[in-house]
Amino acid sequence: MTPDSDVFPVRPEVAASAWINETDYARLYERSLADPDGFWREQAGRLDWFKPFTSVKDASFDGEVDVRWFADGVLNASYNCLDRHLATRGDQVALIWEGDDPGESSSVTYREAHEQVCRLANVLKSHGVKKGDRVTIYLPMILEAAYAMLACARIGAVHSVVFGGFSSDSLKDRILDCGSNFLITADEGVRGGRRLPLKANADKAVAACAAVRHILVVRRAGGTVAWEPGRDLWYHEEMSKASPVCDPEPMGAEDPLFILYTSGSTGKPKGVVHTTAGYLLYTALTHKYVFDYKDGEIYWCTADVGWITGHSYIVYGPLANGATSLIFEGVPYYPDHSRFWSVVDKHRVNIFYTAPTAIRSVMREGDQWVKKTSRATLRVLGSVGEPINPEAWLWFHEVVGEGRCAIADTWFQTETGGFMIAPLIGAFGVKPGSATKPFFGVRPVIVDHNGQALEGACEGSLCIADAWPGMARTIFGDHARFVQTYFSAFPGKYFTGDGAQRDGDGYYWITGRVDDVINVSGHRLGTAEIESALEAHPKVAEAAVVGYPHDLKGQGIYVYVTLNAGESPSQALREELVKWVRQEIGPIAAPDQIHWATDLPKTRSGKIMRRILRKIAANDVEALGDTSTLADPGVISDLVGGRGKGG
Ligand code: 6R9
Repeated sequence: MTPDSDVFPVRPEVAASAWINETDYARLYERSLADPDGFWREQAGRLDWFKPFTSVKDASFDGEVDVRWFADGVLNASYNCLDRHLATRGDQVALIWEGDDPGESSSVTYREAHEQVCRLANVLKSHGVKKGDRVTIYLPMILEAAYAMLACARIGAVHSVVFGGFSSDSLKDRILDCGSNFLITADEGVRGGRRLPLKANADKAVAACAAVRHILVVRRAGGTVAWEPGRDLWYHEEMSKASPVCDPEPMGAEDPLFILYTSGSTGKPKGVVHTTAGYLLYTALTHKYVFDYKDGEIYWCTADVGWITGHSYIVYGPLANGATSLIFEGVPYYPDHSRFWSVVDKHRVNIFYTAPTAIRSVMREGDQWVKKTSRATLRVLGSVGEPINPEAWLWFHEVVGEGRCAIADTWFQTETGGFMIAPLIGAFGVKPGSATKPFFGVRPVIVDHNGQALEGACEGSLCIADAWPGMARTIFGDHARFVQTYFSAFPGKYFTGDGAQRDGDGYYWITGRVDDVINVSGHRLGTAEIESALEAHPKVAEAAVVGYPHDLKGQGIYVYVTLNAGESPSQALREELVKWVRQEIGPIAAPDQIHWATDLPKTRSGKIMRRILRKIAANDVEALGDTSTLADPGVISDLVGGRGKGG
């Protein structure tokens, strides 16, 4: 990552036709900071309101941290994503579905999507789901996932989407944490030609969740599933009985729209809460301006709806803008390594948005898989989830985009709701590896260890100094944890958990997490979560987990394990532990390396010195830094000697 690298300027024809060019950006950015109320009042006119708001921003990052936007306005997110488009674009395709099997695809117009969402909203209502209830959604990448989110929004229920790759235990924890009483799942998911036992996982999870009254099951794969009459309901049967008319529930701007669980440095995953108006406005605006989305374009984000990127940039942002959004069930390597690009050609995709790990995985298979496709429709290429290494960036730009597509590296987080630092592709040039500059209304600050804001070119911890409409408002059921996690390290500022550099041109370079969160293939995992999963294994005494550089995944999971007395390391035990973590959390958390340790480096007060473990994992053992506070310095030589053994 070299902040001085070349700038790829905006092509003149892009700037000429873009919603926002360089001068517009400078003027609007300045205005958004100088007069947030005026700026956001105007922008909020993009949404349809049942009752207009009078107050715009009412936010404090001090004390209790209270953030409200448009607080007395009333609206409905599903109305904004569907109903209001019917008059002008009822027959336009809203969602394209591309199945795992290239022979399977379909699409729905705004009118059809509206009807499905209204029916599903009525199904939920008929089974007692009310405004404010939490509904858990555990679905594969099928159209019903978007319908389910919007149907909840329509009746004011709060959805909690759980990624289909999570285990039954992880699903159970998330259902219990938010007190959900209704679950929507599918018989099985289909990915890369393989089946995922979603209903079976759901059954296991719900066995420990007494509050769940019903499981609504989409028939996707058609296999046989266990069935509990009375509790389990077939989606298609319920939908056929339901009325296609359902008035949208009037929702306060600050009523919760959804909960999404994400990992932090400590404890169990947190239920990040997003509210209605600010979130919807922010995702719509960022989607439109960063990608320069134009009416009629086909837009494809490859994320899963189980992550924030799927929420904001498959469903809410694009549909609020009346876009055509593609939902992909499959994987980049099935049936072959051309899949991404053959889908681009098949559906004439204009904007393609994916993750660096996916780019790296297709890149290593060779250019021929790309070159045999046309990709002539592509105009914009986006990246998200982790810092993109310049090699992957250049390949994306030169091979996939043939040098003619704009590249948007978008930095944001579950908690930020939408893009925070990202190029507006018509406004300024980009540098490979930099997410560039802040979006309207976003005030990034880089602080040093003492919380001192740094000026000019610098490096430190990335904070945001003031509230923006799309930000999370709280952690479900634990506002104190919200304040503690994000607003206590640097009082008065939102702390992102990321490190960043700012170069002399004011471009930001995210350097990765500075806390105990690791980013594996763009998925956020808390080291503490993986440690507690391992420590629950009967043979494990203690575990410490760190990230280490991994060519494909960005970061890999490196685990130090101390076994109970009487147990000894073996290949079989290694495999057993990997399997154990897959079952406890999900395949994304499976350790890449296991390092058998007789002891872990600890301070005299018993804190594990992760800094040292990270260096050993990265094989950077020359510069272990200060080890004088270790209780037993001898531990280090044992660990260094044990590196790579049995890993
Ligand atoms: C959107 C999403 C958030 C963390 C974030 C950062 C990393 C995301 C990035 C990026 C560098 C980018 N991250 N986008 N790092 N450049 N363009 O991924 O949300 O799952 O909450 O993860 O991902 O470390 O703090 P989430």
